Order: sequence, then C-alpha cells, then structure tokens
Amino acid sequence: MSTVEVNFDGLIGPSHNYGGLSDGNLASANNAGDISNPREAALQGLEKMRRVMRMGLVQGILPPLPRPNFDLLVSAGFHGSDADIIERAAREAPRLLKAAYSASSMWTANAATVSPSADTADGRLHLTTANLSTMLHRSQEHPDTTALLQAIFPNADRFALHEALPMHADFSDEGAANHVRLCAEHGAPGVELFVYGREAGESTAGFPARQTRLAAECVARGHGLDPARTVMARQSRVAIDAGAFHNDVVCVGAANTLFFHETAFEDTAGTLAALERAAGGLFDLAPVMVPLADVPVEDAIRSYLFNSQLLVVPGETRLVLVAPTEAEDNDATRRYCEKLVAGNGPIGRVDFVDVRQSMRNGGGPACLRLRVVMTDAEQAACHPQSLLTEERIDALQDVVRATYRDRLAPDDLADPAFAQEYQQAREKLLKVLGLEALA
Ligand code: SUG
Repeated sequence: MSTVEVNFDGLIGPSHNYGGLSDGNLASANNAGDISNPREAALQGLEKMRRVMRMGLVQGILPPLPRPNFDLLVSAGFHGSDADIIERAAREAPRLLKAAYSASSMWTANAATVSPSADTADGRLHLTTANLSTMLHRSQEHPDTTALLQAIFPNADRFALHEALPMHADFSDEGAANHVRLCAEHGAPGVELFVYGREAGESTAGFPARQTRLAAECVARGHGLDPARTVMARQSRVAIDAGAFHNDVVCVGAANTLFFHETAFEDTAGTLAALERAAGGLFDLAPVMVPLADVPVEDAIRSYLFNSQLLVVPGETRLVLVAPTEAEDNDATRRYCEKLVAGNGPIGRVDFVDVRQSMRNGGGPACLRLRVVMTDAEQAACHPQSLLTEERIDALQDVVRATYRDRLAPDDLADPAFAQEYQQAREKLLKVLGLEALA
C-alpha cells in the first residue's frame, strides 16, 4: 500500500477580480480596482497543476463555487429577479456585490484543515471545513465548500468531514494555511503544527489575526489527534503586521523539513523545541530558518518565497520548492534560493511558476492547493474525476478559453448578463469533472 500527498488545487473562477476586500493582505489592497484577467488566471493555475502532475505527483482539483452568492444578497435585503438583485446591489452596496462575486475559493489552502488517517484516532482521513469568519467575502464559502468536499470524499467509512466551527471571532479558522504536517514519510504517523495569531477573546491592534488558538484546538480534538504529536505555536505580531495574514506566507513544511522566516513565530526556539519533542522517535526535524539578514521580511512577503509548494518528488533525493516567479524577480529571495540549492540542506531544487494573476490578490502556489495525504484505498474511494489527467486538464483549459473573459473590472460585476455567463461556464467545468450535481 502506498500513501501519497495529493494536491487539490482550486480552479480559478470566471469572476476573479481585484476587489480590495482583504484587510491585512497587502497585494489585495495594492491592486484594488485593477482590471483582472480571469482567463489567464485559470490557465496559469491549470498549467501549475500540469507541472506538478508531470513531476510524478497525483493532482486533484476543486471547481469554483456558485457566484454571485444570491443567498448573501437576499439576506442583505435585496429581492426580485436575479437581474433586479444585481442591479440594485451594484447601486446601493457595490462592496457587498463584490463579496458575493468573490472568486476567493480558488485558495484551497483555506478550504479546510486535513489530517491523514495515519494521524487520527479512528484511522479515518479527517477534514474540517474552515469557517473563514474574519473576512466577509470568505465567510460565505464554507457551506458550498462542505458540499463540494462531501461530493469528493463521500465514503464515511474512510473520510470524516466536519462542518465549519461556529461563526464567531473566538473560533476564527482559516484552514490549512495555518497548519503544517511533518513526518518521516507521508504514510507514517506525523506531527501536526497549528499556528494561531491570537487567543479567543483577545483583541489585537494592527492587521487582523485570522486564526485563534481555540479554533486550532477544536480542529485537532475533532480529528482525534494525539496531543503528544500536536504542537500549537503563536504566529508573530511582526509577521502579521508586515502582511503575513496567514502563517503560510512565512512558513512551509514537508517531510521532516520546516522552511520558515526568522520572524514567523513569536517564540522560535520554543516552537522548534516543541516540534522536536513531538517528533521524538518518529523523525529528526530539519529546520531551515531564513535569517532577516538574508531576506528582509518585506521581501519575504512581497515575493511570497515561503508561499511555495515543498514537494517530495519521486526519484529526487532532496525536496523541490515550487515558488512563484516573483521570488525569482526579487534579488534577495533569488540569491537565497541559489544559496539553498548550492548548499547540502534538505531543499535541492527550486522551480518557479507563473501564477501572477492570483499573486496580485495575495495568493501564491501554496495558497492555491489543499494537501490531502491519501492511501491507495482512499484515492480509490474519492470522486475519481476530481483527480486530474493530461486530457482532463486539456478539457478544462478548452472550457476556460471558450467561456472566460480576459478583462474584468470590478464595475463589470454590475451587469446581470455576467451572472448567466458565470453560471454557464461553471456548468461546463462541472461536467468535465463529473460534478453536475453541484450545479
Ligand atoms: O484570504 N485574498 C485571499 C488570499 C488567500 C491566500 N491564501 C493563503 N495564504 N493560504 C485572502 O486574503 C483577496 C480578494 C480581493 O481583494 O478581491 C483575497 O481574498
């Protein structure tokens, strides 16, 4: 029996736009109101999936959610025909309309937290949908995300899907973006690291801390994790205020390696000591800390060096870092990557990918994927068409080329015809993935 890590990427939806909706996310703020190119965005994402698949890894996909979210608009008092609702919302509450149209479910690292069956008390693979309660446009994702995960992981004997935690600031949960699993090999029991920005009930100054310790504890408890193999660490305020709205903007881990920026944790020595204790007898922790002196925190965040996929690639002895091209454009991070590869540490290669459309909303390669470690039997039990082949990627790209716009300004969302266009495109995508029931 082999166990592999399957990356489920979010397929970027037709309404990808620069809405400026995420306080504390510098890219979202800096590009607010710009013209986006949803077609290019989706094609870039699909090419990244193809690239990872061609390395010999299993690649999954999660389609875009229904948009606009009419439930949100109706609950805000709009009523009448779809066109009436959109036109009036565009006049009276344009920011709410942007939220209802948000394509943010593309960042599937925020869809859920996942614990592989090797880590859980009941031997099932556990997933908890993230409530994403901090940002309005993201807080609407979880019901549709749960329905989608249910369709993809339908077998309750193998998969335990937990609904989102209650929608309250004490339970703020942003999913796998604040979660790292370390292990000797994917199928072996691992150590799960949960990173939080504040305690429940604590109010913090500065940019929002989107994950509470309470939420992380609830997820770990629900998944039946061994407390001795579970570590809670506080994200540093410095990182949050510099624009690291999720821990995965300054940290990524895979196998026994934790790759992180010097400013990532409030207590670096304490976090590493706790991880070493938890890993005892399972594996030797290999921390790779990038010093401030090599990469200033501003460069780390602008380039998204850490928002990379750190992959165990068949046939390669060292890990591969799939980083955004912005980390190649930035002098400090490019030089650091050269040093990393030339050294004899655990990361042996850096592969740069172009996901610029997503990056301009603060979503790099790591944001675009949800890691699900799966045994052969679990792969066989999941929805088969959610796992990609070259042909399926081609078919999705054909739909994208035929149905997505190559220019979208936030004001274009006011046109009721766009809602129909979106729906038709989504139906075609769902058909390719055998998920018509979600239309
Ligand atoms: O939640 N951006 C997303 C980016 C999420 C990145 N995910 C991870 N780091 N895992 C967010 O801030 C911007 C949308 C807008 O402004 O239109 C946005 O939602």
